[in-house]
Amino acid sequence: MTIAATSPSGGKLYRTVVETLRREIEAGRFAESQLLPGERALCELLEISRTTLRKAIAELIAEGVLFHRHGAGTFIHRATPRVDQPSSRLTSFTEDMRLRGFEASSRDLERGVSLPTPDEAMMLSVGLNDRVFRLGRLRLANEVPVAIEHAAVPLRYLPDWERVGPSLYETLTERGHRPTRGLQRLRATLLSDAYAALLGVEPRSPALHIQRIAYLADGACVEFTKSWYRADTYDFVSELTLAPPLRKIRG
Ligand code: 16G
Repeated sequence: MTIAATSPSGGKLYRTVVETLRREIEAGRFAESQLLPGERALCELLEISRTTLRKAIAELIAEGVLFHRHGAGTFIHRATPRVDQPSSRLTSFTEDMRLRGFEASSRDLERGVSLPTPDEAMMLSVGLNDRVFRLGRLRLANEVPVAIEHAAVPLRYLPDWERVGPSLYETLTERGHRPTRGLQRLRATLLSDAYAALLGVEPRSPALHIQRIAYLADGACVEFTKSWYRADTYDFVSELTLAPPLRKIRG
């Protein structure tokens, strides 16, 4: 990032800083996080004083490019992708995003093998001593965090779990274990402080909590996943058709 030592307007150096920061943000310079680097780092990077930086940041806050969260720092306002997800199709996050023209990416929160929790053992129909592959990820659409997912897959379906690629479903499909049917339960919830921080929203923001069990064609359970989707980015859409009237069964 380069900045003219003296601004063209002679003295109004902060205006040049405003323009530089705006340009860099638009170009995706701080795309890896919504959090703007700290004051000291920015002052060093731009070779300017704190007073000039603060003035420039105040202007970008007034314009809505940045926003301040008390005790947490200054954040970049990114246009958040909104996703309509038909709840009757069994698709993966990667596919969902691709279909909507967004680029999917993930950050690992957890990846390894361990014994199942009693909950997972029950959902996956595995014994308490059957190991599972556990994958926790922050999921992003066009670099914006939209969901947190914690998946558990019986290890027998992914013995080479170290080689699971960016899409869990693609890897399962390549190994001949494509999930073909799913059951999921959705409920409204409020995010914990830790999850809100990961998703870049205020603590206790609303979210959708989803639990999905996915099955193979032979009926075996291949995945049990708990997800938290930001309520402001995801809409689940259900298609409903008129069912034939239920007939009374005569005994
Ligand atoms: C979806 C699924 C999740 C699955 C993931 C695989 C919901 C609520 N959840 O996010 O259960 O593990 O896709 O995505 O739709 P991937 O193939 O991109 O890793």
